[in-house]
Amino acid sequence: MDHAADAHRTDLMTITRHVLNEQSRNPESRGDFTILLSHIVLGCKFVASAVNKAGLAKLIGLAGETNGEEQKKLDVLSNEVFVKALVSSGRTCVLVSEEDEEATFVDPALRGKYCVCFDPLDGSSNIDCGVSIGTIFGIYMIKDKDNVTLEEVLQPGKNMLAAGYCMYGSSCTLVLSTGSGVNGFTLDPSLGEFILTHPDIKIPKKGKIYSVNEGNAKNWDAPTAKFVEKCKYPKDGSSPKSLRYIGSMVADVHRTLLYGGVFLYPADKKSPNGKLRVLYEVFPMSFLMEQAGGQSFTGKERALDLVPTKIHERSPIFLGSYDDVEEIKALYAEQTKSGSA
Ligand code: FDP
Repeated sequence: MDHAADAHRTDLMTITRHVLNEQSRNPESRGDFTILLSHIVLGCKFVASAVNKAGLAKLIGLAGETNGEEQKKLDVLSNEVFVKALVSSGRTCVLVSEEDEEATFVDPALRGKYCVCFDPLDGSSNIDCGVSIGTIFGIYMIKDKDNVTLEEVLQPGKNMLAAGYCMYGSSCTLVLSTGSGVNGFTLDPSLGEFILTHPDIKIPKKGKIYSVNEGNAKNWDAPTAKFVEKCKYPKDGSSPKSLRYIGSMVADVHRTLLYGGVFLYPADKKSPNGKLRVLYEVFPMSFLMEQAGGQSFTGKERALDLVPTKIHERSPIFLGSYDDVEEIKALYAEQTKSGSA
């Protein structure tokens, strides 16, 4: 191998090059989306760097953060990073963040046509033990940026233009779909660039893994309980599925996307709407799953058909390999049939 040549791989597909290539296929594009995305990428790099320093900062303190001043909580810091990055892009008119109770309407002078819904640091209960966490985002177009209302933010997920997540783990990986497949990019820290490492991700049609918080089992509804029972004690001669649950949605969904299987956060007696939030958890992840050839279901309908009524609304969710989600849909259909019989 020619190592000298390998050290100068300037022909690598960076995320910027990838998005510009996609843009050039649309002659009407004015580059607004590319600019927005480059600001999101910058936000991800900032948060990746803060997450990397977090453990150390807590133990020994970092230069410039003395004076007994409290460390800013990482999720609060990440929110500030993304709000600033998005507003300064000049391409957004309204933002919905998991961290902010109300939607943020961007100053009219800085407005663009996009709405971004995001969770700046999802899985934050995992920060202190170094488990992977991530940022999730979904992007919509707003018809009239000067007269945007909250109602326009409450669109069904199928209207999304793009969605993605960035996982801060042993490596930093950004997974993105702009509506024509799913691509994964890994941050090369020496270049500060996300490089295309997982082109055209397709989820296996059927998987060998199920992923759920089984501690909630006593409160599950019948279809969820039946599905998990089938995963453990299959009656069709197949092998039982393995259980993997990190408890950090980005990491659990990332594994599901690459290895196949199903991730579920169902409704239960205590939480009839499940736990995960529609606008910045359920929708972006469902969009990615469908784009990768999988499915996403709420227990009642295709997740992307849901029309939220509140910005922080929750929904049960079952997403992953096509055939596995098909089985869950059949169990819910059976329940509906026997209930109405
Ligand atoms: P967290 O509470 O750590 O922020 O919605 C947040 C989330 O994590 C998801 O990332 C994760 O999938 C889920 O909650 C885990 O919930 P349980 O602890 O109830 O299993």
